Amino acid sequence: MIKKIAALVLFAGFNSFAQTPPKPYGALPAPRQVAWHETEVYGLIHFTPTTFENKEWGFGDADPKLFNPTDFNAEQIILAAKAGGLRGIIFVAKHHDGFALWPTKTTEYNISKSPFRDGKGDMVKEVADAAKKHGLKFGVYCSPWDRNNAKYGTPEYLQIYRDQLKELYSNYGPLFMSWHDGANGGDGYYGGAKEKRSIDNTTYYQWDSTWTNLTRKLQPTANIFSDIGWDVRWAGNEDGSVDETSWATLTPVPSKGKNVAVPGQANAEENPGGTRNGKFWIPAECDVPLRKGWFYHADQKPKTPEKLFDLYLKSVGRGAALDLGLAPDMSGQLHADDVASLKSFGDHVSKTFATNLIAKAGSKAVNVRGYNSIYSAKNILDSKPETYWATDDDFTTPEVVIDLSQPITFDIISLQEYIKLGQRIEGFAVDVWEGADWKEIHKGTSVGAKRLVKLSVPVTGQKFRLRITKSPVSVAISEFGFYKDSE
Ligand code: FUL
Ligand code: CA
Repeated sequence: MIKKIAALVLFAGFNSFAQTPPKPYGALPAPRQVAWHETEVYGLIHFTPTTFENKEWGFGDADPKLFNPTDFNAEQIILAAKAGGLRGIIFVAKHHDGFALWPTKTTEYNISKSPFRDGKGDMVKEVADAAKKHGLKFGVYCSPWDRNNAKYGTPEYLQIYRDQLKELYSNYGPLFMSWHDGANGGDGYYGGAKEKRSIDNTTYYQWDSTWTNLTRKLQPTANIFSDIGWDVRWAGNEDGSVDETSWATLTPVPSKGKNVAVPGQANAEENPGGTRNGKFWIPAECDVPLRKGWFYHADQKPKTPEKLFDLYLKSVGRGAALDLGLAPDMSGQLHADDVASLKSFGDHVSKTFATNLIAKAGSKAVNVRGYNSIYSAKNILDSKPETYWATDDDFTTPEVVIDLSQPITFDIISLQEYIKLGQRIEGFAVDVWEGADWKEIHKGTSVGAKRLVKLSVPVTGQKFRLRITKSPVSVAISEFGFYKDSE
């Protein structure tokens, strides 16, 4: 009897140890950021009087009557985005020109003064509703720089800006992003003053209190985007890519001569790569316009689907997100060329990643945490992000062999960490069995939410090996896949 109890106690003890998940490593994503990672590709719509002026930055003096799209159709834009595989839409509710696309109480310079829907329109609402109807997340971009507002540069404007955010946060449902750019101050109309106004972007906007008191309270699901965070950082360029080695963590560096890190600190050196073991989880967003400019210009063409696919690999495939700028033309819809390019890009991604060629393979790992099937290596092939293969604490560089009954040919490798436990892996390699020996196909560094590798030539084989070559702690890998580029 005593023996039996002892055995039971031992067994229970062993079992509870075996079920302890790996200890989280370093800075961790908040739930809103985990949801953001899943979005992967989304869009950013620029459509204001600036479109009708054929400019990139409106001065703030355009007559509201100019804003008169003949055939605005939010659903046309949203459906084109959806066909492109975009899972969210950020709408520029107010750009630098200061024209508010919703009937705001904060400024006269708004959509109610335009002929759009006879002055009764609310474009933010139309886009939000269309996004919701078709299952896309919704976010807003309200430019802090306002070239129309007479009060810009004074403390009063800060209150106006905060009231604008408050309206946007209160009337359009839950937001997945609140987007802020770093362009700050300069010349503008400013209520007729037509002068240059400069502000100290490290202090003027008091971002700390705006974000803590407004964004977090009214929109807890909104990821705050700016040059340096708080939730999502700028990639450091508008080309649509981050460094090949890119960490989701960052230790924001203060602007030169300042002791705080704030938005407006453009070209921060670490933005494209992040900081290994950085203080905060602040992954990168790669924002890039579909055409050359953020606003529509008839003489520009959209990027080709092939170029978009390449950017997808260099953004989403490096643990970041791709934010594609969409520019409706003066009719208020996306040009047919843009629609076609988005559609081919969307098809390319969905066809390529439709089947994981190793999904049905057998997997044999050198180690599984506590011999517990919860952490089995099978979890990396089940296409469920919530299940993962974990190893014992002292197995920091494990291997897993993938065995198939038939040879396959592929040219894309996909690897995902279970990021709720942090970004752990620093190096990995993939090998193919060549009958007598292993041959290395690829060697990489950071993984994080997702790492995609496009091989220069397709590889054929039946037995493969994933090796984690460097990690400070045991690993937690949620997915592993081989794909064939559908192009
Ligand atoms: C920048 C702005 O200056 C551009 O006009 C555009 O809105 C881009 C997305 O962000 O900071
Ligand atoms: Ca899984």
